[in-house]
Amino acid sequence: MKRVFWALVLFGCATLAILVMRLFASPLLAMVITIPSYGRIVYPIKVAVDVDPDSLNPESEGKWITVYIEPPSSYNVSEIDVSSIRLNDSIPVDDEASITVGDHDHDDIQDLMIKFDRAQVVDLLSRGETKLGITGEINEDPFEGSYTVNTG
Ligand SMILES: [Ca+2]
Repeated sequence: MKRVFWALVLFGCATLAILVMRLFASPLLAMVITIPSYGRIVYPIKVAVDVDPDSLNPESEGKWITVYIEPPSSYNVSEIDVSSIRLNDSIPVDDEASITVGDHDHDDIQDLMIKFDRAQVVDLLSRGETKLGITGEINEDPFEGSYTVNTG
């Protein structure tokens, strides 16, 4: 009878241990991932990106393409480090163009409006539907977003 009791206790403990491990597996894993970066989130933060114009005609006279970046509401648009922004990992923001903060899509979350040299962007892109990637840093955390444009 005692043996059965201890077998049940052992079984109960094992079940409990497995349950606890399963419950805490993901937060533990998250801790291991964030510890090397001192608690910061290491994966890129997703930002909403809008591009104007949607269609890039190589013969167009326009000097710039305009990109709107909207960070998640836990961040402030002013925390974006403009000098860190790259289009498709290569083209920086054209510092001759104005950089403004507004609410382009009228959703009460502020967006950053930046411009890139249109000729540089057109040179970089293949013809057809092309994904424009935008990366940079916000409050020293990496962010990324993308938008699909049409190139004529
Ligand atoms: Ca907005």
